[in-house]
Amino acid sequence: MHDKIGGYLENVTTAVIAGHTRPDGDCAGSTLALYNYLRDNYPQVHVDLYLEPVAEVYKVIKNADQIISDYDRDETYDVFFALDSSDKERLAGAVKYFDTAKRTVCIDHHISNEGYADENIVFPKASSTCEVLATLMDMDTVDVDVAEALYIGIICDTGCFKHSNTSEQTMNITGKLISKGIRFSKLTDEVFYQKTYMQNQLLGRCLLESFLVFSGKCIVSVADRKVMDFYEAQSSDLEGVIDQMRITKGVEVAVLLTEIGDRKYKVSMRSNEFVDVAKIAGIYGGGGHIRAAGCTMSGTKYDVINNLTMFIEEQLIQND
Ligand SMILES: [Mn+2]
Repeated sequence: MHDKIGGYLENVTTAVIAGHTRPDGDCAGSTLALYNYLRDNYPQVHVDLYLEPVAEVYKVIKNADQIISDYDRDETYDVFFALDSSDKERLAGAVKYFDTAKRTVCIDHHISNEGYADENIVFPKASSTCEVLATLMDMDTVDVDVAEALYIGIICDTGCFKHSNTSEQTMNITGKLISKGIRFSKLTDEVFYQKTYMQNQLLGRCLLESFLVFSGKCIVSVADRKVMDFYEAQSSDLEGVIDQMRITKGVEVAVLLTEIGDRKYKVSMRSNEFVDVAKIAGIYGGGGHIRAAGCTMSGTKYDVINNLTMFIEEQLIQND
């Protein structure tokens, strides 16, 4: 294993970079950071970047328009870099280039990654693939565009340095990125916090119609079809609503129902300290983490709320 990316580029004339299906911020950030870094520092290497189309917000990253999203070409490459992808199947259409590449290198931070490439640089303690990638770069030759791509990946996977995966190394690397002159305030707002006017209206509506149960320990809201249709919203427009509910003072559990069909609801749950929401989601065939889980339930919204709150109350009482 080489300690720097340059070690994998000896005698290489063609390289390919790919990330996982439905790319998130860390995936878009890390693949584009490596793409730009190789173009800046290894001009003798021809680099292609394959990735499914990225969300509009990530197009602020330099060369996002160079991403190739169809997998029609029959090329073989000297080296394949797989980024932020915990298994080979998640590379989706790019698997064919992985299978034919002379050498494969995986750079990742998922604990479930079992090492499917020839070389696997996997650090489960790192906040993000961008953090791992930064340690493989020579910081002196990282320019502002590469730094911005890395920064975006780091804020996306750490929830803006809020999640427990944020470490001293995360902050040290971020400090170096800031020293490159990145537009961190603007990027943080645009990539992480910005909402459309409609999404803000929807957030307001959900908060306005929310109600508290169990002496304020549980907050519930419903985004029904009528409301979603009025705003021409999709369930992705509700992102962040449940987190705003969860941080209501005194609340332990937040529950958000989104009507996705006739008497059918998508249920999202969050908890703060002790309620295991994954256990409750599991009862209805869903899953997730202890503090963030979801499931799909049928019935009227009153049935759904009654059923869920029964299990929530059970856990609240246990902790009383
Ligand atoms: Mn990641």
